[in-house]
Amino acid sequence: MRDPVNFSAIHKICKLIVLLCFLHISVVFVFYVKSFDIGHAFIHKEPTFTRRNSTARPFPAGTNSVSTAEGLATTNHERNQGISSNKQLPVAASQQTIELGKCPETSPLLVGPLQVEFKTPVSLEQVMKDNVGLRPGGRYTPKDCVALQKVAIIIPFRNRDEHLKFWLHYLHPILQRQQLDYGIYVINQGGTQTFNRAKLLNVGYMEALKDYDYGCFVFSDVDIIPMDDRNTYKCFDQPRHLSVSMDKFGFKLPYWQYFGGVSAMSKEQFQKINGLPNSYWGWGGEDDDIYNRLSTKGMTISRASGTVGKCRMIRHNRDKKNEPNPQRFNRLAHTRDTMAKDGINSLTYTVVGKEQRPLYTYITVEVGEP
Ligand SMILES: *[C@@H]1O[C@H](CO)[C@@H](O)[C@H](O)[C@H]1NC(C)=O
Ligand SMILES: [Mn+2]
Repeated sequence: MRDPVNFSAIHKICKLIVLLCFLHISVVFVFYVKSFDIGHAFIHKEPTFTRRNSTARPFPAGTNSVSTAEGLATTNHERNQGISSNKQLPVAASQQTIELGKCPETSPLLVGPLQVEFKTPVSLEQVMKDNVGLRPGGRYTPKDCVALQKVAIIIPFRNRDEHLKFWLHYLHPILQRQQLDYGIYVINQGGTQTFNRAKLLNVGYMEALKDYDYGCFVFSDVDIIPMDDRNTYKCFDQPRHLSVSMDKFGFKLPYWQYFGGVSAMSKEQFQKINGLPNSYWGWGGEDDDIYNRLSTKGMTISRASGTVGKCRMIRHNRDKKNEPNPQRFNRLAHTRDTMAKDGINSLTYTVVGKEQRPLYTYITVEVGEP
């Protein structure tokens, strides 16, 4: 004989358990969908003209990789880099000369992760001894193959000789292992006026093109050193951000649209955005303006993974005459309207001196004042 009271109690408990399970699943599902939506919005609908630093959002999870979408995109770019200005094909031996074949897509000389530290002082004499294959002006061309890209590396500069020594010490060997046909351009801002990083980079672009038929331009701060030579200082189908995970930011991107530190653009990409803005005096914002330009022209940022993109920044105090620019947020809100008039087409400057030093070309330039 069954007890009806007992039976109904069990029935109720069962119903309750089923209900709880259902509730649990619903909550999990809702959160799952929500997180998916946020991730999706973050990648595809990122606001273009927001004040990224004041509305700082943390970089999405997975500190080691940029994001699945971007990671895939990057691999794709790495597979088809159509940016080379060298269209030479291996040519069969003629009677006396044997022409070199193209360098491989991935250099066999790369070693991967590198030790980078700034305690041991560096001397330029030693760097010169370590890099005997360089030509005056810090120029290099691989001996055994034809480089896939001709790269000008532009460094905006003022009073940072100590940092420059470290940069040359670390970068020359890396760039040679990357089998690039490259030249180093240090663009020194003359005078004592407020610093103008982006304008100096524009000057570097113009001056480098007077020397050689460069097809790719790497814009690098003097105090940033890559920690992995697989992060090649060359150009890709989309503008390339090279200082992906800096020690300064806890080896993460400070925000998704960050394009500061070290970046690379092909000549075509650079021209498409009318170069860089000349109107950012003092610290901050010019890199975000460049991002706005790229984004306006429908380009996206290509990056290595967070592991390959690791780099160190030399710690330093804020330079004199490089105070945060109070106009930067206002300027950033108008990139779309100003970019056609403010750029490489409106650039004016005076070269005060141009020297081909053993490890780099040193150009001192007057860029005016705010
Ligand atoms: C925001 O911070 C980054 C990282 O320090 C800097 O490169 C960028 O210029 C800043 N942007 C603005 C608008 O202050
Ligand atoms: Mn710095």
